[in-house]
Amino acid sequence: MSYTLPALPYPYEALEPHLDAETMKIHHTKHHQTYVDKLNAALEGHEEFSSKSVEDLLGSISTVPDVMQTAVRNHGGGHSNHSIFWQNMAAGAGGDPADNLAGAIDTSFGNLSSFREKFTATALGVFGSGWAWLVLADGKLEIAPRPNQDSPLMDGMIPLLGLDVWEHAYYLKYQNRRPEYVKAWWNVVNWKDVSERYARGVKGA
Ligand code: MN3
Repeated sequence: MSYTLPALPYPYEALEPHLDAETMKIHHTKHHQTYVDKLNAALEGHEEFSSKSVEDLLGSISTVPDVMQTAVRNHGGGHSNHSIFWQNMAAGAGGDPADNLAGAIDTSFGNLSSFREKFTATALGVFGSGWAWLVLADGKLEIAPRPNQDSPLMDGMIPLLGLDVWEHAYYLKYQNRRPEYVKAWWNVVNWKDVSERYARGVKGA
């Protein structure tokens, strides 16, 4: 069994003008594909691991032998993170989270705009390459920065909303201007997807 690149749920140009088509295409067909390919290469001949979903693999990373663990962390993490990232966005999105998630955001962060400020500050504060995440941790919402392709799943957290702040996510259009990219990204956040992840996470917790 091998891992495969999921199709984007929209065309490459769908998130224009906020995220440009060329960046989306390269990000999906080159960067994400490479994580998938390298994960497959690392687990080749190890059916006991490659038969697991990437989420299960990351959630039980300590059981992966040392020789494969870094590859699973980096490429499995990259595969999982990007799979969520694509679904976390949609054309004509933005807007507000559903009631259940909105209430939880108010409880944890005060209100939605305060959450957006904190999440933005976290994304801008990631040094070098990494991600900002909204996660469910022990049933509570938290904002969690992560370096490289480290997945919150490795720490037993459920990722709900992720923002890729690697330069490859924005350099073509925004060059070094990460703040502009982050500001634009809020316009394409697919709160429907995030709310559904939250509902599933709470149910499973
Ligand atoms: Mn990326």
